[in-house]
Amino acid sequence: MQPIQWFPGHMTKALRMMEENIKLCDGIIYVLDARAPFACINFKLNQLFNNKPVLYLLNKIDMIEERDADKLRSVFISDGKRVLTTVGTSQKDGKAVYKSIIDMFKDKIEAKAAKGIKKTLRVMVCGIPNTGKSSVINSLSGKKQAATGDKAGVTKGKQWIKLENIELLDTPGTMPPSFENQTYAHHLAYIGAINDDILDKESLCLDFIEELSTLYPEVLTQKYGVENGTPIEVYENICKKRGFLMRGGEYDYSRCAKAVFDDFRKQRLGRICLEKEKI
Ligand SMILES: Nc1nc2c(ncn2[C@@H]2O[C@H](COP(=O)(O)OP(=O)(O)OP(=O)(O)O)[C@@H](O)[C@H]2O)c(=O)[nH]1
Ligand SMILES: [Mg+2]
Repeated sequence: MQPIQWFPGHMTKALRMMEENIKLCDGIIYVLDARAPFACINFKLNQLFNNKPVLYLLNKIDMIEERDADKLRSVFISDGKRVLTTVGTSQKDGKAVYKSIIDMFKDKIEAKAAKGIKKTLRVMVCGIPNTGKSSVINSLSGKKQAATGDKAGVTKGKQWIKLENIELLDTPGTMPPSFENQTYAHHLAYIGAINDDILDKESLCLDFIEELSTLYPEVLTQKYGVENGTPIEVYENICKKRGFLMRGGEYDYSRCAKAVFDDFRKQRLGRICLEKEKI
């Protein structure tokens, strides 16, 4: 397995900014990608929360199967966590998040109201890159106020978004400074939470094929019309089937890797939860 490490300078800066701003915040919206929810838990962020209330969003729920979503939600609930399953781009889910936040701070709001003060909640939205933080903020606010995009590192600095009773702080996606669990690091790479440019995509694709063949043995055979085999056999058979060959007939592993990850990320391999065995 190719070891993965990604903690660029802008993340140190982002963490510092978050450390400064957490003091101003009543609570946190922690956005996780439902395809790799446990890999999305960043211990560095958890330390930063400092006992403030956290609303977990299992986002991109449309990308995993419903029964896995239900199980996942139950795991978080039985762990005592406040959690919602969401599609980050859905306004309906945005409204549910809004309601949940208001509910979370009902006592605080009522205590202020009793003194004739209208409480404005401040909530920091954070998580691993590309999990859908800015999309959730846009759905919550009903307007496209925060930049979004289908790659890691779209949000660069902090941005406060003001709603009726809530101010949301959009933050850049942050990784843990180091990865002890390389399986999780790989999951984050597969889902596009790590800048693709720093990854050896060919070796990553081989790891992906290996993991997928165990988790969802039928997916690659059905999608690409290849037979099961060792990971490298499957990889090369996909190259052959898809015509990813170079002059001289050698396999074009690089083009194939790009295509396989594209298919996975655009859900053309179906609904896949990489951590379904943990739920
Ligand atoms: N299928 C699906 N796509 C989503 C969902 N939420 C967000 N996206 C897409 O995921 C991509 C990343 O969304 P962003 O909102 O930019 O993610 P972010 O967490 O702000 O990313 P950074 O700022 O780079 O850390 C975009 O292409 C969104 O349209 C969701 O629930 N389901
Ligand atoms: Mg963003």
